[in-house]
Amino acid sequence: MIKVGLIGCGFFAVNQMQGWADAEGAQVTAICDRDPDRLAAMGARFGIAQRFDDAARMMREADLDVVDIATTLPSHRPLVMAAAEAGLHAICQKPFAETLEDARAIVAAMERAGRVLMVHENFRWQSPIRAVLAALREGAVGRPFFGRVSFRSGYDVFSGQPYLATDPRFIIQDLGIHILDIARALFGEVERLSASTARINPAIRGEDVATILMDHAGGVTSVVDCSYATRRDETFPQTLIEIDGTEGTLRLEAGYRLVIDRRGDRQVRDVSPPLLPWAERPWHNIQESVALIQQDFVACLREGRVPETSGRDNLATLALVEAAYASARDGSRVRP
Ligand code: NAD
Ligand code: 89V
Repeated sequence: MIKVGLIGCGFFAVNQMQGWADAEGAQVTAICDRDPDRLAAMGARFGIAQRFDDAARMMREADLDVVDIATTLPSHRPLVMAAAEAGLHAICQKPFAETLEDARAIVAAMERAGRVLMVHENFRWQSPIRAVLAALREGAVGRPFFGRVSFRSGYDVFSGQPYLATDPRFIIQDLGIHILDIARALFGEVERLSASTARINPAIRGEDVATILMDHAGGVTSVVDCSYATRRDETFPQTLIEIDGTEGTLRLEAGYRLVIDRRGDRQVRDVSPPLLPWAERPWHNIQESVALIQQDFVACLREGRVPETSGRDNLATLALVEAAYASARDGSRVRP
């Protein structure tokens, strides 16, 4: 049994605790938070007796194999570095570092320690996204030449995650990072990118709209567009996808409808994610992907396999985030 210590008992960590409870071959045996109320509430809810207010102490004293870092961004570098020093595998929430330099240092430290680092980049693990990836890889539309990966919503994310309203960076760093990662998973690495951003909601500090145009090395041109200022029939938290290829087109439409047109034939499938017993709409899509990515992390450790969203892999997603901010700031076209 792989013993997991979870750090950060906040808003999102509950999903991670539920995911670990579902996972075969792993178990949370210790938890940590600096906030005593959050620590006590999580401990009581999941029956975890080993509780720590200091992560370094938990890593020293709790007999762990893995730390699951569910804290917010500023603590990620010191916590993963401490895991490397303690000889523990780590799964760290996105964005896994504040700068690319920090991210490279984290990856190097974990590689030197010979330990596995997975970034909890779960959106590409959503079952509707897996269905699109599978169709694309099976050649459903031939060779893709255009893609659009879109997330537009008016959902109030600030009540659950108040830091999203006050951080200087918002939508690209928090949500766009997922959508850029899906574009990488679908179309491969990016050679050039340009981005525009806007702040529509005057009550927040960062940008809440971003439109990013990318040239992929394999020949696809893609558009990643994200908004938290879009008022319409609410689709949160669905990512919608359009792909045009030499043999046909694919659309992942609102309501998890997958439509593939190929040489005059139309195939329509419902690719809705299951509603896990502990999940609630509309978050169930994200919640299922948490369970799936954590189960895959366990399989990677067991099989000695490098995770799809390893720290090293995720450097390329983080580079897209940085390039998008640089492009939006300077009005330039950037090589990530
Ligand atoms: P949160 O502020 O609600 O919770 C973070 C918790 O970590 C707090 O309880 C805080 O006290 C604790 N903490 C911070 N630093 C600590 C340290 N050094 N030692 C011990 N405890 C510490 O944040 P959240 O909304 O749960 O977000 C956490 C992370 O999850 C963020 O990186 C966020 O981007 C990410 N997130 C990911 C998804 C997803 O789908 N992948 C969704 C939501 C949030
Ligand atoms: O997935 C996330 O990182 C979340 C949300 C979907 C609300 O943007 O912060």
